[in-house]
Amino acid sequence: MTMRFGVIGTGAIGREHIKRISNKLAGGKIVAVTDVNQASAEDTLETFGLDATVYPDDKTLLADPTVDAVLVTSWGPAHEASVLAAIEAKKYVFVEKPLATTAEGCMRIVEAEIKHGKRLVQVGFMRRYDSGYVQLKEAIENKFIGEPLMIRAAHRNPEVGENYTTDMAIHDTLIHEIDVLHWLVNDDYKTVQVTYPKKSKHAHENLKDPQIVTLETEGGIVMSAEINVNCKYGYDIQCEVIGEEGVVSLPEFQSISFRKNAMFGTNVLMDWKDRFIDAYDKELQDFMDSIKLTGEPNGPTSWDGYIAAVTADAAIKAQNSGEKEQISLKEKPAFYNKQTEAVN
Ligand code: NAD
Ligand code: NAI
Ligand code: ISE
Repeated sequence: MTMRFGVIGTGAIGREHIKRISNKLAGGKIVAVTDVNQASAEDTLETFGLDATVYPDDKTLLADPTVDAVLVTSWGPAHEASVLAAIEAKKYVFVEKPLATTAEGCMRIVEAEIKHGKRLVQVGFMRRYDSGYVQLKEAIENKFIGEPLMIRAAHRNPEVGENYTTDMAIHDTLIHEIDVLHWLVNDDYKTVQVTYPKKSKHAHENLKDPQIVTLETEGGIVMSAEINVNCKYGYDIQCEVIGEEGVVSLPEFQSISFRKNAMFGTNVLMDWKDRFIDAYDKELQDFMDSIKLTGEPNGPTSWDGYIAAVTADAAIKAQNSGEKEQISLKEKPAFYNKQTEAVN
């Protein structure tokens, strides 16, 4: 049966997801859209040739009985209210990161979902579906490099706008590393510290960029993540896991190599939309398939969203204090004990 989607937020990623559900993936259809910018929601009908209803807000969209599931792709501060309203309406929800902008907000979602009695929510931590990260996880779990001891990661964006603030390096950008790195090594975070190297001349006046975030796990693994959002040369995601017996690294983006004008090289992507295109496809296909098969989504849970929010809050505290800050999670409810599968 076709899953009928309503989209809440028709900006950059909302449009990407509308496109993939309409043209590429199997089993889904967009039947409703809304955006605080109504003109943007209306525009999607013509741009993507949708046969869909435009609603004035999330509540009216959720009241449409033909909507089976929603994509929450509005900006982060609006996510919590839409997700809670969707749970209340008993609809499935695929919500982009962050699940909510505070740990308390994530807990409210966790509690509402548990009260509902079965999983409805999947968070858009798409890196868990990226074949490179899945291969890294398999290598670690097979003990190919022995025990993992350290991770060196980098998250580089070519540039950001004037509205990108220092804390966004954590809750908008590092949030992907926060989710994927502890998942890779199946460990919990214990502490976080942030240091600031020399500031890039490309960073706007009020932005501290680059930043180095050091995360320490309960098992003693130390992870260092460079966040560098004005690196200019490309959109570049690096991850190297150093173990007792060897080192494994995230594969580079596949590109032809070239010899030209006295150079030998390969291309580097410029846009996040392209770097994880397969992972975005897989996460949404898995969302639809697993709900059809089991009645519940299989991907990253509301609890994963909560872990990311607690860790991000501690990292933002560390940005301001310069100190090593503790990361304290509540006990995981049994409701979330079923491990999410890595899908490749
Ligand atoms: P965007 O600004 O392009 O789009 C956001 C849209 O949401 C805008 O059209 C805005 O008008 C609308 N909106 C805001 N509040 C709303 C509300 N309350 N109700 C309805 N619509 C609302 O932003 P974006 O780049 O598409 O990012 C959207 C979300 O996707 C963010 O949470 C972001 O973190 C996430 N994102 C994830 C990835 C990823 O790699 N997984 C990449 C980019 C963005
Ligand atoms: P965007 O700004 O392009 O789009 C957001 C849209 O949401 C806008 O059209 C805005 O008008 C609308 N909006 C905001 N509040 C709303 C509300 N209350 N109700 C309805 N619509 C509302 O932003 P973008 O880049 O698409 O990001 C959206 C979300 O996707 C963010 O949460 C972001 O973190 C996430 N994202 C995730 C990425 C990933 O790699 N997984 C990549 C980019 C964004
Ligand atoms: C954006 O919201 C994303 O999620 C991208 O994956 C990330 O690279 C970028 O820094 C964020 O702003």
